[in-house]
Amino acid sequence: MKIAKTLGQFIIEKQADFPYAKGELSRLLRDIGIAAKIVNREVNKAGLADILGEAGTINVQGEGQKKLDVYANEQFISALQHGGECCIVASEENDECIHIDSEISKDAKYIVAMDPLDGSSNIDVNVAVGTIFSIYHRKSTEGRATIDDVLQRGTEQVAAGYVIYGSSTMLVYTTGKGVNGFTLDPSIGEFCLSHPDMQIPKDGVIYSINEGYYTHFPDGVKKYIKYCQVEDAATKRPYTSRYIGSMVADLHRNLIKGGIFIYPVTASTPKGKLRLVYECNPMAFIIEQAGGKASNGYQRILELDVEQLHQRSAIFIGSENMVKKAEEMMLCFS
Ligand code: AHM
Ligand code: MG
Repeated sequence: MKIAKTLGQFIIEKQADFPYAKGELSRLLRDIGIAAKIVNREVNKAGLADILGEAGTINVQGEGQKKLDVYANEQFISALQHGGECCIVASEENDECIHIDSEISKDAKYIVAMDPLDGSSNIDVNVAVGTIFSIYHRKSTEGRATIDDVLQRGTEQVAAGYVIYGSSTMLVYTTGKGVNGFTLDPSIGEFCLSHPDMQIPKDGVIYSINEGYYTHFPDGVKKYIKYCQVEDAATKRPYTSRYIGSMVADLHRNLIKGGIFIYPVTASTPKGKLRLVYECNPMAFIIEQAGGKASNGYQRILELDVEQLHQRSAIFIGSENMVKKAEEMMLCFS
């Protein structure tokens, strides 16, 4: 039987792409992989372990936190604390950045931004959820890292990835040299390379958007949805509508099959719903590295100014030609 390459082996092999690397990023990715396995264990037994339901706390955005959100947040932070390569963590679940001040982290040069459990409203009904992470170099050279080290543009990302806890668990990541996917083999407890050099098709036939908000969408988005629904054999329309309501799962499917995911501004979320730093930017980096495109309807996501940790953005992301078409329609009404 052929033995698959593990995530750990792959990371070490890829370190050679960065001749001056000292292994810190490799160790950081390893730490994230370890936390992902621990979270996976809990997500898998969520129905058994009395872990479902509200934790009784409210996060900074006023959303009720699920127990597993809190658990995943703690696991990732603790893995980063113990790993020693990260000086500051920004999380969807924490109002402020978390400084890591331990002795082993005193020279740490990486910043991690994360959504520890995205789509967590789906846990109760056994639908796939995910973790999203983004890694930056620390820019400041003295004292403690600051919020300005975190508020970097998406183009500055050193690495980004997601974990999907689905029918199987996968970790997909990029360090700016393509995208690779690893499936967790539960029998050996290792992520194994299963999807090397992932490429998103230039065209697709899937559009993913919460159409329930249709009347609240900008006119350009309404026009694009109508375009998706029109009969046209040459462009394989009407397209298929697929929306899980878990960004990681929706984007993972579209990455493999081709498609577009849209979360626009709406009347109730005038700046968009998804967060730029730890949802849109990492996903944009991954999708661009896989040959796709990510925009806020007018501008490349990765070039947007980042002013606040929990800043929101509209997002149009996926197959290049589909995103371009949606942008064309947004421009018609701008
Ligand atoms: P969360 O980070 O609080 O879980 O919210 C993000 C999720 C995304 O995974 C998903 O794409 C979106 O919210 C769904 O929102 P809606 O229910 O408005 O369609
Ligand atoms: Mg989220």
